[in-house]
Formats: sequence, structure tokens, C-alpha cells
Amino acid sequence: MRELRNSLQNAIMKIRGAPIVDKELIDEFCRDLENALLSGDVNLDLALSMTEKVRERALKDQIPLGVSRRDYTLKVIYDELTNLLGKRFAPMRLDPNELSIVMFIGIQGSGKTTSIGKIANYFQKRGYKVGVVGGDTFRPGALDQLQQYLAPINVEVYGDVKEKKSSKVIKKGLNHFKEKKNINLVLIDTAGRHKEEKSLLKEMQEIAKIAKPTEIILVVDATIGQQAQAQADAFNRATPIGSIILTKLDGSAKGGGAVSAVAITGAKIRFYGDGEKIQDMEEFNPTRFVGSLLGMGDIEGLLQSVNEAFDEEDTAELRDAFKKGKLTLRHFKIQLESASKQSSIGKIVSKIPGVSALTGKQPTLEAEGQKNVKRFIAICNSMTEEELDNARVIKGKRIQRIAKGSGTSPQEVKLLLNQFNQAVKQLKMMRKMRGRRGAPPGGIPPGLEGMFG
Ligand SMILES: Nc1nc2c(ncn2[C@@H]2O[C@H](COP(=O)(O)OP(=O)(O)O)[C@@H](O)[C@H]2O)c(=O)[nH]1
Ligand SMILES: [Mg+2]
Repeated sequence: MRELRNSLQNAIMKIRGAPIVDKELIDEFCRDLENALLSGDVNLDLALSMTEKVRERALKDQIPLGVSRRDYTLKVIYDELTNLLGKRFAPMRLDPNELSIVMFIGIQGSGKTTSIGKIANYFQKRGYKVGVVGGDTFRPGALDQLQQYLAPINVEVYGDVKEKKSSKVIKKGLNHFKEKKNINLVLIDTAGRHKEEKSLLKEMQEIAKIAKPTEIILVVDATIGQQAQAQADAFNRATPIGSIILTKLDGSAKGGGAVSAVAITGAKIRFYGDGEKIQDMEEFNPTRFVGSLLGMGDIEGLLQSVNEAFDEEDTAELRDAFKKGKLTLRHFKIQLESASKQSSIGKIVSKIPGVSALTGKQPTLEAEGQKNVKRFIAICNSMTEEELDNARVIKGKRIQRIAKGSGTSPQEVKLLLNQFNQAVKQLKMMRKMRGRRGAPPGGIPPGLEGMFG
């Protein structure tokens, strides 16, 4: 995973660091992205179609007002990677008031025993009383390994070295913990002397008959890359109560292949292992997983600001105004209102020069900025329809009246008008600079992008 992470992050750095995000840069980025995915063992078709989608969306989507093409492109990459690696977050939910029985299957060496320790630790931390049944009677030393691994967290392991039949040990172990009343989660380790899916599923059915598990977890070694798909697919079709743990995502160059391959089968990936220690397991949350893959710690903030901009109903109207070069105070008011709704006003509003001057430029002055925004909205609200449509009629007495009506000062009204006039000028200049070159269909006219950061 490290290589995939590094190459993705390198590609993204180019976008983050570039002064202008244009078609050329997006093309270059998409080539890098494709290479990164392919060297991360992601299936060829998946990698190609994902890259194509990123290119399409980054170039042709309507970019919401107030969002830069850079941020929007980053969001698109993020969206499409999340799609690729599994949209669904399927946390494991057990009923603490009932006895839950979770059975682990998987081929030998896939990481069952290790994962049992990790799951035991995970649920113990969440208040569960956990017991483990050592059902691997095949491998010598299997019980020892289990006991040693779980000793530090004080989880009892039931086993019987003299009993050679796995089903018998499991039956006895379950009875043992059922009698102990205080246990509410039993994890069952199994042997995995299989080479292929068929015998794996057969064993699953046999033990399931005895144990009647709440959930069956297939443990898959991610270093097998795309081959994980066949296992996950067969398993996913065989049992409705099945989920998956992917192991060894720490070391493997093929981790991306395994995750994407399992994701397309629609199987629920619950956790992934990223180390040998008992703490080395994470919930598989595609959103967070992709965030860490892209090294975008601030991804939540970025998504939020883009989504907030998307929510803005008046975006289309504003976009139209910019396109036609006809900005009115009405648009200014819409922008102020949207600014007042946004959480990090400094960050967002500062992208629009005319408005940012009104709200205070420094993000640290957020509270101050919010107050100012409210005053300027009040000013707009005290204007007549005619004034909102045509700012030029606002002079002398009218300024006095608006100030009075809004509980502000004539200076503030003038400040608002000044900023508005400057924004209009800026808009005209930008349009002139771009000449008559057309705007992309539906998008922000290229010359105006500077207004949005
Ligand atoms: N690096 C790494 N090693 C792991 C992980 N999970 C399991 N292993 C190692 O893989 C080997 C096989 O694991 P084990 O739990 O015994 O597999 P089992 O045969 O399915 O029970 C052991 O050496 C584990 O330490 C993981 O997430 N990361
Ligand atoms: Mg084992």
C-alpha cells in the first residue's frame, strides 16, 4: 500500500501546487493516476474507467460557485477513489445483550488467528466480554499461538490439545462459554488447510451447522492482490451473514488490488489488518481509507466546503450573472447570505474579492466577519427591488434611508456599494481580457476562475 499511497500523493501534489489547474494539468494528472493504480495492482479496466471518469468530471462538471477547480478536482479524485474502493461503510454491530458467535474462516496463513486477537481486543475495549475457541486442531502449536497472543489482554481461550476433531472442540468450547453467563462474544478460530474456495466453503458449512454463528468472517490475505476477488465473490454468494477482513495491508504492494477487487464483489469489508500487533487493525471505512491514501488530512473540510457550495440553490443564477457579466446587488446579497451560512467564513469568503473585503480577511476574525456579514445582509434587505437590480440609483438620501432602515451607518452602506462597484469592474476587466473566447459549457468562464481562488 505504501507505493500506491506515495504515487497517488505525488500525483496530487502536482495539482495542489500548480498555479493553474487546466486541461493540460488534468491530463497529466490522469496519466499519473492511471500509472499509480496499475502499479498498485488495481484491475486494468477499473483503473482505466476510473481515470476516465476523473478526467470527464474535472473538465466538464459544473463547478459550484465559490469553489476552485483545484478543490473541485481533488474532490472528484476522492469521490471516484471511494467508489473504486467500496462505497459502503459496514461497521460490525453486535447486540451486547445476546451471545454473539463469530466464526473465522480462511486459508492457512491468511491471518485468522491474528485477526481473532485483534477483534477480541477491539470488542473488549468496547465493553464486551470475549471468549475464544481454538478450533484449529490441524496445525500443531495452533492453540499455543492463540493463547500467547491473547494472554496480554486477558481473554480466555478454550482449547483441547487431545481432541483431534475440530467440530468437537468447537461444540465443547461453545458450551463452556455459554455456561459462563458473563461472556457475550465468542470468537471461533478454525483450521484452514484449503487451497481453494470450494473446500473452504464446505468447511464453513460444516462448522456453521454446529456453531450457528451470528456472523462468519472470511479472512483474506491482501498480498494475493486481485486474486482476492474469486474468494470474496464465492464467499459473498454463499452466505448472507458473511463479511471480510483483509490482512497484511501494511506491507503489500498489491493491497490496492485486493481492496478494489473485493469491493467490486459487493462483499462487506469490516476491518483491515496493517501489522502483526494486536492493535494493528482498523475499521474499513472507505471514506477514511481513501483520505489516508491520498494523504489529505483536511479532506473532510474540503468536502464540506465543496458540498456546502453545492447546496447553494442560487448557484445557477449567480453563475449566469457572471457569465453574462451582469452582476447586481441581488447577487451580492445571495453571496453574503451563503457566506453567513458557511462554517469557516474566512476560508470561503476570501475567495470572492468583493465580498471578502466586507467580512474581514483574516480567518481568525471569523466571529467579527460573521457579524459584519449580518450587517451587510441587513443593508441589502433594506433596499428596494429597484435598488437591488440597479445599484446606480442608490445615492444621497437613499443611502441615508437604507442606513436607517437597516440600523447601520451611511459609511457602511457606502462601503458595501464600493465593494460592489469594484467587483463589477473586476468582472468587466476579466471579460475583456479573455476577449470573446467561449466559456466551457455550463462551467465558470475560464477568465473568471481567478475570482474563485
Ligand atoms: N504484516 C502483517 N502480518 C500479518 C497480519 N495479519 C497476520 N499477519 C501475519 O501472518 C502470519 C499468519 O497469520 P496467522 O494469524 O497465523 O494466520 P492463520 O493461519 O490464518 O491463522 C503471521 O506471521 C502473522 O503475524 C497483518 O495485518 N500484517
Ligand atoms: Mg491460525
